[in-house]
Amino acid sequence: MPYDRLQNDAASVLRGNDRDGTTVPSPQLYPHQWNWDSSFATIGWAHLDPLRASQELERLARGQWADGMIPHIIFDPIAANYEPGPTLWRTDGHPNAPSGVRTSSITQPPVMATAARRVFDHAGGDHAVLTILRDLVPAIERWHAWFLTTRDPSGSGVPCIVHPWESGMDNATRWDAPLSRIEPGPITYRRVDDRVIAAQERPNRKDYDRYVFLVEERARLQFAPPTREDSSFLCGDVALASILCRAEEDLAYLAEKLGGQRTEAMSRRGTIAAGLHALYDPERACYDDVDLLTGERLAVEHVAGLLPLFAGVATPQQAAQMLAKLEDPIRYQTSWPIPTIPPQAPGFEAHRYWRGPVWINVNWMIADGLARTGAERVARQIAERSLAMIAQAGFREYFDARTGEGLGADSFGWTAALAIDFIDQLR
Ligand code: 2M8
Repeated sequence: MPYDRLQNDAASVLRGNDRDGTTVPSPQLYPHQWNWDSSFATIGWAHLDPLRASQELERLARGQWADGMIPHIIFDPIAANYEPGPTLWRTDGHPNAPSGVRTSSITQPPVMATAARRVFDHAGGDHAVLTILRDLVPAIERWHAWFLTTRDPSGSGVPCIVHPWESGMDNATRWDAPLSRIEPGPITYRRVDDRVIAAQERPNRKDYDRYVFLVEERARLQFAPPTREDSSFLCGDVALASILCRAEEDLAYLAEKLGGQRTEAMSRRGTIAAGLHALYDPERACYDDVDLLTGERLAVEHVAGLLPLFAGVATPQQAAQMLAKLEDPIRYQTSWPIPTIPPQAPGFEAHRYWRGPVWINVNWMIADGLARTGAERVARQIAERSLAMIAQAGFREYFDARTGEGLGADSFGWTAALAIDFIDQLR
């Protein structure tokens, strides 16, 4: 089989990143459990070992806060080389924080239900796996509900984020304008990422100051639900909303298959889909984020605006417009698709993370969304090109869209996990 070697190498990366039941994104740069990384890793594990896959999600649920949030990082007490660590997040002892584990105070896009559904589909009725998944349903239900209560009190359907890190696409150009208003002033912290990875592939100093400022702001506010009055950064995120919308569908499927537990998943899905529809710009064939502090739509060209395909909410006409854009040689059709923004777009940087490079998790979600709309040929091409790029450059964190060069961290978890899934799709 043509992909046998790549499949084995990908499995070795996942095993090498396994830390006692959680998969670290990359041993040197990210030595803890990250939320959406862990869920993407689960999708890979589902092919190798469904029980191990279900345990990954069980370990993620350990971090759940009393209000329902599942945090973006669960810290490994014995891994030290990452900043900001638990001391700066200041979550210890807060009444909402979980006991027994230390976590960050913010969340990340909720891929967990989608991953759990994949595990269910590979479990072959295994009792131990189904028991773990069944026990996870209430935790996922509470987390999803939290997005619409705590993060969308006005009922727009598109939850807000309080930190670019919550989008998972940290220094993306889509956040440049709202972030540029923050003047952190003198701020002291230790930074280690730019010693592990070349500084020109990581966020710049000014942006990092703002990230740390926002971490401290959450602690100062005692992690209370954000408001326009007290938050320095508050944006409705269409990519996160799309991932949540898809996750609601997967949660409803799981709950039904696992014995009919009650959830409000499909009702929330309707609310989110309506919220997304309101943010479609037919002129630009794209969904827009919103800056909730100014009330303005952030009309920034970015692959995130195409993720409603993954949610299955785009109308056939919208899907056709977005597909045309993806295939347009002067937009997203680079030698190695899909760039985070078109190379001609303002702010494009081929090597700086989330400002131009190709990301395998984005490719995986867009390919999945395209297949849902019937564009199987293009979905397949994305899978094939992704695998060819990985075979050439290794299991890197991100890739240059023009040359396919590997960038960022090595032995990267979701690159390996989703390669395994892409290989399975192509067989
Ligand atoms: C990156 O984010 C972290 C902060 O959460 C960092 O730069 O230190 C992002 O790519 C994020 O999406 C990802 O989950 C994380 C771990 O891979 O790294």
